[in-house]
Amino acid sequence: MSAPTRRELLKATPLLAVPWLSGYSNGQGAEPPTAAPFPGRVVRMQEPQNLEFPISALQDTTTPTDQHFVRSHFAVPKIDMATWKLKIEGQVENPLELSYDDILKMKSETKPITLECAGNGRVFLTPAVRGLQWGFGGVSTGSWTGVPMAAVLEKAGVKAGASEVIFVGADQGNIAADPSSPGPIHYDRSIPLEKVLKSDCLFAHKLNGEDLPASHGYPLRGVIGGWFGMASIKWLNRIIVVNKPYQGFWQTLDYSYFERRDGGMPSLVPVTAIDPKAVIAKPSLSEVVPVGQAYRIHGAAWAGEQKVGQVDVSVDGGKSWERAKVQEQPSSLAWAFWEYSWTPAARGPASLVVRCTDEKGNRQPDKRDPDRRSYKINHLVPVEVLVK
Ligand SMILES: Nc1nc2c(c(=O)[nH]1)N[C@H]1C(S)=C(S)[C@@H](COP(=O)(O)O)O[C@H]1N2
Ligand SMILES: [Mo]
Repeated sequence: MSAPTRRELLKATPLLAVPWLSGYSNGQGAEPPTAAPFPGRVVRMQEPQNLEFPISALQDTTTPTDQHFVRSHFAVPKIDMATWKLKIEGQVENPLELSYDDILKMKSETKPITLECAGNGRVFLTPAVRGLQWGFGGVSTGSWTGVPMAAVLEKAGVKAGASEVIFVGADQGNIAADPSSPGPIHYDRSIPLEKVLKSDCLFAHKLNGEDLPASHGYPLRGVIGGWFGMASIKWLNRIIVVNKPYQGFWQTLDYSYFERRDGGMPSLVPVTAIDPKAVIAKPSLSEVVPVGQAYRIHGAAWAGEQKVGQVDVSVDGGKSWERAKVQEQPSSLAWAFWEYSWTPAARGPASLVVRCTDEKGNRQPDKRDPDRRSYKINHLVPVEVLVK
């Protein structure tokens, strides 16, 4: 019998038992410094399971399901499919209870949608802040299949005056860290009705053509295209249409940031749409790049509800910039791949930086804005390599 490859080993072995994987889990943000792309996800937390997409292995615009990042605040809930229903209540003419079959019988759409965790890149914040220490890979693009939310809400008949929809997941638990939760709470979130009715929003039952894996919300999840991942509720079983702003834990104490509104006063607002951002897949942090040879710097760029306008690359730490070649983007909801051919002339350390500007001209900021607390992390982060 031949020796198993790393990939076979990973398939056969629980992540907990893979020592070289857990070695990369503690906050350095660096990919393993191997030459060959490492196909497994980086463990950021064992229980609940939180896994990072291995950005240096970026290859297909659709992230393979076994590489898609996972962000879960609580354990995967136990769900009994014999009794499972999606309940639709609140400000509707016809409260509904839809079975899984009822949902599968409705007309579904399939679209590529990029989900990015609002804390993606947190390991690059100084001073360090609490929360999962994501490197570049708290982001992935799935081919999501689901029923447009507008179709379900139309069946329910939204009452005049309704302004938002609360989505509730079946998972729950206590938040012990200050500010703590008032006892066990579900993971939940409200979204303005105006956004929910857009074609960007699906009740998704398939990822990459297969039933949702348990870790991604089986049997049903919301997918709120263009918004940070926290809005796409997994293990969804209840939605409540309301006519006043909902002030749940996950959009006030958590996943909120300061906006300078009225007279410049910092006002806490919920995190919503994804900001423009580009990341370098290759070279990886600390990679050794050969001198005098063309090297294909490549990665992905996305801009939430806007299309990517342009991507620029700097090979001198941000002093000078060149345009990267950007591939056709299917819609604003999915990332675009970009590349830039670099022939380093001199040996020594080099600092590579990439930046994205959306179609409306919004560009990634050079420096971190502390008003954003520990979310919306899209300031420029250099990738240091060694030319040899
Ligand atoms: N029910 C539920 N939905 C959830 C979460 C959760 O913990 N529970 N995490 C959210 C966050 S913060 C993110 S970034 C995305 C991640 O989706 P994924 O695990 O499918 O990548 O799910 C969101 N939906
Ligand atoms: Mo997230």
